[in-house]
Amino acid sequence: MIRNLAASRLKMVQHVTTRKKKTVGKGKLNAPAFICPLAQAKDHGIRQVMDAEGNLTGDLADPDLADGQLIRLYEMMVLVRAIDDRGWILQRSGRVEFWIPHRGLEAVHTAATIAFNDDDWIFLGYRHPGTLLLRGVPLVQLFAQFFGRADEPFKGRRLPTLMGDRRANVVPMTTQVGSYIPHACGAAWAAKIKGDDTRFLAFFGEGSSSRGEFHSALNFAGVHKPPVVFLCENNGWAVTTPTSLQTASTTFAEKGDAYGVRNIRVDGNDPLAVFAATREARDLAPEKGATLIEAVTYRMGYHTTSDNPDLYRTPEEVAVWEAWDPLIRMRKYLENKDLWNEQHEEELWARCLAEIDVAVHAAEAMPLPGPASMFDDTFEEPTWMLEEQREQLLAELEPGE
Ligand SMILES: Cc1ncc(C[n+]2csc(CCOP(=O)(O)OP(=O)(O)O)c2C)c(N)n1
Repeated sequence: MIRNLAASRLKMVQHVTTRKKKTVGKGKLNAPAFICPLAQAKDHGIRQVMDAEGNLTGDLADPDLADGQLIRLYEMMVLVRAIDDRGWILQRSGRVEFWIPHRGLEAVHTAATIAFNDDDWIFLGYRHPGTLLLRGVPLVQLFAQFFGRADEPFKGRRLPTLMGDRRANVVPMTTQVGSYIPHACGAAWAAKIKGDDTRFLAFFGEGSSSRGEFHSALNFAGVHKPPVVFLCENNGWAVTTPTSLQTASTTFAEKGDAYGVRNIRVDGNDPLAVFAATREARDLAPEKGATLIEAVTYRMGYHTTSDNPDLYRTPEEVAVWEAWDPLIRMRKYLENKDLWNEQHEEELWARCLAEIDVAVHAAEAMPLPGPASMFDDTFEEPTWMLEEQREQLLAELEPGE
């Protein structure tokens, strides 16, 4: 009931946006669709553990996670969905300046995160709140980041959802997509040289594979074999660019072949397939070096709140993907194992919504950064020019600003 309320509220808000913009986009759907390949996964070289009903029909073995871990994974996927629902509403009601939705992308980052050890390093993308939560970062800290409050690791200076936390070994995303892939590779190489057993995971989208940095990093990784897993989340669209206009290769995984980097293509809406592939890649890293994983998934929501997907994709395309919703599949898998039922589901949603309410209210009540703080942390020792500018700004501010 509570979940349905949240879903219908979300639909309502999205509908308003869609209706307003529909006339603008009339007749402009020229981009090729991203047809869901998951029903014919084998034909597309996509490895699966489960089918759409959560049955073990795939060609990857069930990784046999303990019951507690399976439930923790599912609960996190649901919390991540609920955060997205709320983030959308907060932005549309003017309380958060920007939102980067992650509906449909809950499986890849949560399953990959638990496949790594907590002291491994993760280079994050911008649709991945579950990683930080799984590393123990409090929900209120995430919302403080979304609201741009002073008391969060980035002091309110970054776009909402460009999050991270050094204390949790999570490196924040840089806005230049793909620019940090060489850094993940280099950090992994440094660990290898030092004889340190830490391993590294880097998330990025398929759009980022068109950047030079992706190719430099893969080439370097093929030669030097650092312990890094490159996790390419192929969610079908890089803003308005579909995968078929992003590359002429059949898959993103096969790009690893050119560089001598082990690679695998998995169903990104199958959390157990993502877990199995990522855990294996992590385990093999000391001996084999890097792995490139392409997780085939779908961005069900908008690219950002500044986007309107009605201009470039059809509702029919989205509807096919919705039948492969990772939350529904994982829930069915748990139900097949007698680990889940309707009551658990309702309690979980009620808990998630209540936790989010508390975090939203606490974070929104936190102070904003003062205007002069923009000069802090630029250099270890501020230059005379910055000091002068700070003084000038302070002189112009009204008391209390
Ligand atoms: C270097 C660079 N070029 C362009 C952009 C504008 N931009 C922001 S997100 C995005 C799409 C990136 O697609 P992908 O890497 O597949 O990630 P997704 O957003 O689909 O998760 C683009 C082109 C950017 N941020 N950085």
